[in-house]
Amino acid sequence: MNHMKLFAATVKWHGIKTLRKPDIARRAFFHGQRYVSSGTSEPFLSGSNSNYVEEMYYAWLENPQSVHKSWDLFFRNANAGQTYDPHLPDQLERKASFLQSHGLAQTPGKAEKLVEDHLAVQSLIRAYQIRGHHVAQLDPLGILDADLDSFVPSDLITTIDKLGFYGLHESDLDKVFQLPTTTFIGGNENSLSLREIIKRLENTYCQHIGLEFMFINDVEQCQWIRQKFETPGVMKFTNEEKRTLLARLVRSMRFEDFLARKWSSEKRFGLEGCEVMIPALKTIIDKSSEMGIEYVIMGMPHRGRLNVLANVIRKELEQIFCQFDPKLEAADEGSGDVKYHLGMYHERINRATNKKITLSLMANPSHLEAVDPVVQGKTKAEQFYRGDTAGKKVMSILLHGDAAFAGQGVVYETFHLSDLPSYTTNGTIHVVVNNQIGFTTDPRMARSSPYPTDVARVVNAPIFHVNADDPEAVMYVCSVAAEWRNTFNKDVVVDLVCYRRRGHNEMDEPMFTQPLMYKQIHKQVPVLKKYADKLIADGTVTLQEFEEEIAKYDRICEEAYTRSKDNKILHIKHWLDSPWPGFFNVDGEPKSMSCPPTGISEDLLTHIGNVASSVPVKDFKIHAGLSRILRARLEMTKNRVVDWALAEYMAFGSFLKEGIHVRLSGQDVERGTFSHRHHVLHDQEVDKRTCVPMNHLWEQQAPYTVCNSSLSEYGVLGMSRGLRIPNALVCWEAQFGDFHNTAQCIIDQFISSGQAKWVRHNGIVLLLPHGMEGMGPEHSSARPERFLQMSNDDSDAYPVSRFVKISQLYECNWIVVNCSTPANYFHVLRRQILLPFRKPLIILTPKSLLRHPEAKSSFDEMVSGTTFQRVIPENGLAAQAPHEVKRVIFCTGKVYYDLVKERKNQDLEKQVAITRLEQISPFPFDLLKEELDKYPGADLVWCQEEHKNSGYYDYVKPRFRTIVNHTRPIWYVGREPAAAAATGNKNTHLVSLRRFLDTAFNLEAFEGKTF
Ligand SMILES: Cc1ncc(C[n+]2csc(CCOP(=O)(O)OP(=O)(O)O)c2C)c(N)n1
Ligand SMILES: [Mg+2]
Repeated sequence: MNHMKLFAATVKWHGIKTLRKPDIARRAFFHGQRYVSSGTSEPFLSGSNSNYVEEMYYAWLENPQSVHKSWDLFFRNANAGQTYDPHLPDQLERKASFLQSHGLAQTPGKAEKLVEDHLAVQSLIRAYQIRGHHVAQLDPLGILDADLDSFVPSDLITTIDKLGFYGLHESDLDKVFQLPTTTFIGGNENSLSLREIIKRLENTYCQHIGLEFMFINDVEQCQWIRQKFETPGVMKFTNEEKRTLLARLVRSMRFEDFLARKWSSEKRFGLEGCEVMIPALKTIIDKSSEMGIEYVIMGMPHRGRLNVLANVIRKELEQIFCQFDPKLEAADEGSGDVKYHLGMYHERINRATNKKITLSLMANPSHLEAVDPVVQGKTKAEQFYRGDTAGKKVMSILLHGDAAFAGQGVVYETFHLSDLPSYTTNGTIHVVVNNQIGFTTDPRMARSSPYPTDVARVVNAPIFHVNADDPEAVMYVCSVAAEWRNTFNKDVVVDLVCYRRRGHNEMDEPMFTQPLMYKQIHKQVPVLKKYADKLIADGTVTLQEFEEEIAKYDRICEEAYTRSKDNKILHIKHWLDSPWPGFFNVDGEPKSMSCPPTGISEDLLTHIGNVASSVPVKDFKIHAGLSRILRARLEMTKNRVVDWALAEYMAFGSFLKEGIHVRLSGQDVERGTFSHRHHVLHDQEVDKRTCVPMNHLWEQQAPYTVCNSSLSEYGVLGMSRGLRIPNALVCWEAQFGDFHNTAQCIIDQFISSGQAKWVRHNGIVLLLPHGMEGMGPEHSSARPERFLQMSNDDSDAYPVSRFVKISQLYECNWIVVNCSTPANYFHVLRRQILLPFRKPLIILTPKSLLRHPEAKSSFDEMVSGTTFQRVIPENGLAAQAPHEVKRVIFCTGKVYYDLVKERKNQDLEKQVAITRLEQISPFPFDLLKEELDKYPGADLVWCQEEHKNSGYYDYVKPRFRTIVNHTRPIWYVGREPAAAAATGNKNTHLVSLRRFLDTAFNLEAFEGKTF
């Protein structure tokens, strides 16, 4: 929008009156009163009146009620960027009475006009600061408005008649006005003519940069941004900087050209139309490195990813090029991933700063934005292990597409982690490749917000929109973004408004759906040519130098291409985003293939039990109810038994002694949804005073982090998955197991399949409260069937390895357990770290069992030498005379206790054996075979409390049949198939329980039935 030109053409020149000399103090931020008027040189307010207004303004800022209502209204309008309309009768009336009462009545018309003009100019400045971005020239194509709307705010001075909006006239244009402290457009001047004020505001706010920041509710931060962009002459680049920028653009553009030439029909999601993204990222990294950053962790979608790998991370080109060879054989285990999903890790010297920098691009799935919280997790982990609590050494950069940034809810969830004490990564720089299209969908159909970036406003992140065809503006914005992050440690967004030169991918025809846009795109001169022409014209480079730069990079690509043909084998291991040196051997294999016993010494158990029962801080008053809980814990410790909560305490505490960090995150995990955990004690008398006894176990211990999360599953589980460190136990607990499905993408794309796709081990623990307890369709089932269905162990293959126990674990994609005793829960947590490799662990955790009197374990089951039991065989009367046993019931989890009780009631302890499956997947074929062989005459029953189409039946049935070689049936006992996970009717729940318990112990139930 070229409205400034229009404006200049309509306005006549008036001489500028000079005001008083610059008062540097005025440039400082608001702190008390600071206007000092010389009085006599004031052209439009008498000195005393001017002072008076200013003083009132500052008084108003402190307390709006301290000034007269009419001024309050003025200042409020001015501050809200609204306009004072002097013609409104009530305002006029009130102003007049105010002036009269303050001795200004002798020249009311003149004085009033002067005050109004002064305030009007302030309003005008504010209007540009708030709304200038709406008219900034952001679209390189010049056909769309980045804010979806071609509306020009009525308070921006686009034509001369708009001055009337403020009660100003053409004749005021050359009057000189004092500048408020909320602007830096004056540079060293503290007053400017109205004409110059408008011109400078236009320059700052309405050219190629659109600034959205006035919603930030921190004056210091707003001032900082205004100073960075408003100060005259800030956007100056040296010739050297311009040449570097040109060279980086050459690389960005020629890389895409090279791929297009060599593999014209291959998908690569090229960056054409936003080539400036490469120098933009490099500028952010250079500037951050200059300010002390040593490690940058990046997450990004498909668009331009290969280019980032090549020119930002600096992956060897031949490694990228060889990926295009369809005959390339995979050397690693696993199923691998397409080239534009793989990650990368690289340590190198930053050329701009000569400092060491590590860059990591995280592998990610197609699921747009899913990687965002994962990147935050990795960043948090790196900051944690470097002791970088303030984020001065490690930072994250997230890249986004415009459609995905606006559309995907996980973006919002991730933003909401950004300022939470246990989740913050101290500021992320977001870069949006806003090519104004998502696949075939126009922005007006893709979002309801003006910009794709509006989501960032919720956390007060400034948003810098910039026309991507102005590389210098982009570099400036990126440099400020990096400084912002370093100064305030808060998120910031750079919105690169660009275009997509080709279709969504290289095979797509965009003219089908965006004909007019693409007509324009076909005419669009590439940014490299535009910028090179500019630099050649102003003598910064010669045509010859430019051509040589191109030839040089083309040669590099050609040579790498030749070398790439020698690569016949692909090693996904070469694409790791975070290697674990020291954990695996040099070949990336586990250092051993055994797992030591998971028990710990009695002394250790006692010590942890005692601390878990205490308040290890002086003068700390806890709730009486909690005192009772702690006393019960002490009693249990004395009696050498544990319940669920204490068993968990023992496992976590034991790791801390060994220097293993434990992190437990999720909704309300500190107390525990079921009020059983109480890992954080709250002083009943001092607000916010808390104590975490687990952090008082030993003088020297690893820290324990337990943190209530925001009410998010996708974001928080994603972040937990990102905290992928070999020697840390990272647990995420769902409030109730079924809520995990709002994080399904993280489970499917990262946890279940992460290792197969990206050869990365991950030891995350998911704690999913599960159990049918009459609580209704929700709050009941953690949907174990889904985890089991995604388990990769073969139902038809009986494992033959001698080391089946460990090899099964090594080969599986995750472990699914449902423990029936606290001791086994303790052991499975311990095994998680003692294993020589890492696998995700899904634990179906109990609810009522947390307080079940039978669900207790003795220290004897946890002391040194004891270990996790994959199967807990029947060990009662039935086991003593197995040949007389009529039925073996196999089950898992809580239903065991119902079955045992019922068996006793029916006096069937000799006839019916009950064996518990604790590790469901990988399926303990070997141990179950022993059980089956032991009871040759018994019929075999799988009993579960879940409905037939959920729970475990579909998983265990074929595996049992593999064990018995299809010679014996495995009968089902449990609830009927159902659409909802559980009934909402308590009575129906109890009736169905009764019914399946009856069947379980009806020894004739399956007589005569075939299978
Ligand atoms: C969660 C998810 N939904 C749908 C898709 C399919 N998809 C791939 S790219 C794309 C368009 C993305 O548009 P944008 O975010 O603007 O990025 P651009 O391709 O324009 O760079 C879509 C819908 C996906 N990858 N992920
Ligand atoms: Mg897009």
